[in-house]
Amino acid sequence: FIPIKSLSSQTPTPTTPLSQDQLKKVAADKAVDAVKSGMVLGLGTGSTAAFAVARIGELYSSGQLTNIVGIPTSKRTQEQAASLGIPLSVLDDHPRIDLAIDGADEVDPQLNLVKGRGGALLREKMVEAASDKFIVVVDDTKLVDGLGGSRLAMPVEVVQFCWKYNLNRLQEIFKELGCEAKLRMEGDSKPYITDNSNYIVDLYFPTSIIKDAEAAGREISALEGVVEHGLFLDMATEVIIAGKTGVSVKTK
Ligand code: ABF
Repeated sequence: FIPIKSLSSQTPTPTTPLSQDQLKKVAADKAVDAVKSGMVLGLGTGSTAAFAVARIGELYSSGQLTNIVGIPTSKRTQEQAASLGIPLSVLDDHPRIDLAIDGADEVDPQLNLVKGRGGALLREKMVEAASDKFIVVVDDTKLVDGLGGSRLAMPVEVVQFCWKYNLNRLQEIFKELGCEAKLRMEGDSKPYITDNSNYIVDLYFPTSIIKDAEAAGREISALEGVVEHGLFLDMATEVIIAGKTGVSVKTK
């Protein structure tokens, strides 16, 4: 457990707790301490990962980091990193990544994750699976006792073709967990479309956690038409958690 004081110049006082954004930045900056010159980096997506990308950009433009290459996990991150002047490439050209840094929606005690509420789960999973080290950066609101514990969405990316058929099949698989499946929308009337031109079906478990996440992942992946799911099991090597009183680091 590391007190925030030793990690940040924005030292909190007991009367001025850090905001959630400040906590995200503390976790992200700490993760970027692991970035070294010459590395191929997986660049995550989401508001916490964006702080890490910003910090990498800062260190690169000031010459404190040299010869790095970033592999972005979404078009959004690609745009952010490009605007900061970070050299970018793709997995096809860099199939081994030294270090990926990304956020998460849920983190369980074994460091298994739910990811993809930001919609970038497929590219995130491909990049992070190809990474020697995967550091997850979160504030402490993301901690759960079991996956599904936040009661918020567990995303599944599906092809557009007959999406309703797959939505119904997903709901059926998890009916004993009281699963409700919903097509993710953008605004009122348009389905959300991923960077890979697919839809997302969000699974909600209002009354139960996902008891066997390994089995759940296998069952979801077995459906034709499912592209990827947001269960990231046994992938994180380290999780950096910023809370009101300090930062803790959990390692596999
Ligand atoms: C990405 O961004 C996603 O996998 C996850 O859905 C989301 C977390 O976003 P934030 O850091 O904004 O909470 O890491």
